[in-house]
Amino acid sequence: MSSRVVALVDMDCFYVQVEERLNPEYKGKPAAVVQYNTWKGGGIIAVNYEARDRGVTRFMRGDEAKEKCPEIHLISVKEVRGKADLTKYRDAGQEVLDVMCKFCKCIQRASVDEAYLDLTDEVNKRLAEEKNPGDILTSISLPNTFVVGYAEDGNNDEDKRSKGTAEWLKTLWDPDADSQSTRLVIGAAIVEEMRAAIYEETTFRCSAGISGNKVLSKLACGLHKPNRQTILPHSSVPELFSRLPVRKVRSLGGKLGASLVEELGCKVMADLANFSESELHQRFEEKTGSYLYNLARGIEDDPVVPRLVAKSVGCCKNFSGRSALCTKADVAFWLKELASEVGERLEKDMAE
Ligand code: TTP
Repeated sequence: MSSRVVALVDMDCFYVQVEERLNPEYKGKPAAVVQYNTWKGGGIIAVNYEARDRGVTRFMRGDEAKEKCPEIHLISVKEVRGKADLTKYRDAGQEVLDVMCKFCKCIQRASVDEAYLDLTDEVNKRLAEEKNPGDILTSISLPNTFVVGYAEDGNNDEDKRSKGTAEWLKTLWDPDADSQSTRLVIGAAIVEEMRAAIYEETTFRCSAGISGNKVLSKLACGLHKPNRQTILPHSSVPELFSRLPVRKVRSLGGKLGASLVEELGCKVMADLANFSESELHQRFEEKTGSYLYNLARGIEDDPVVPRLVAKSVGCCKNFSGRSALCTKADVAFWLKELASEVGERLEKDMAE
């Protein structure tokens, strides 16, 4: 079992929240952000939860969203130099990171609105400060936390949440209870404080998952969105994996996951646990086989690598159909535009 405490924090419907802060009249009403709104009302890239409740999804065009939900606000991404300008969303993501940095030293930015945090040191520090570590379970309150195994996935009913979480906390009083769970409680308390500070300082809401590794925290984070956090204790992994489709796991969305489903017949993660390590070594190379064997048991050791700026900076624009570039001059023009944007963003990253 991991001795680490890892959290994944993911902003809720992030681009819409950024727009709602700029235009408070959208708050509490269905809204979505669309890109390139020339064809069928534009492609939706973010949908708030009010619009999701009315059946709008990210895979619709703006026109279809309007049909589903006529009162929806469709907000277009600003264009600069003829392409989407995402600066305000990136800057907002940076504001959130600045708050996170007050709570944790080891943060890995994973995308514009998502970051992994290794809270092990912070948890150890709080444990060391406690004169009687047993008191932690009585002094800590987790008013916003669900626990896998003590809540129904996707159900954010407050009464059920508080009963389930209290029931789990009670099990930790048992002298045989694993100490890792107590560490997850402390990690969750830090994340509760951090999410409250993010809201206080930026007005943005987010969700989080807390567990012993990145894969489990990512899974947990999605179970009670929006504006909630979820602990995944190691003991609840078998129950979660008994219903979790293989392709939902972070590293199994691509070819590797497809071969597990198609060749090994694994529908859910628990099916993968039926294969021995040597069987997996035979089917995959040794490193991948062992990785899968451990993953099926909720074990993964990918470290949180401290990194606050994006690993790479890219910039692209599609020229499909009638907008295809036909002359060398057009290609040269757009190459220069895209290169300038990359240059500006690199300079900005360097300054930060
Ligand atoms: P996500 O975190 O995937 O989604 P989200 O924050 O909108 O909603 P959720 O509450 O379900 O996490 O994406 C973060 C932002 O990235 C999103 O607000 C808009 C942008 N984005 C795109 O520009 N293109 C895409 O295809 C996706 C998925 C997201």
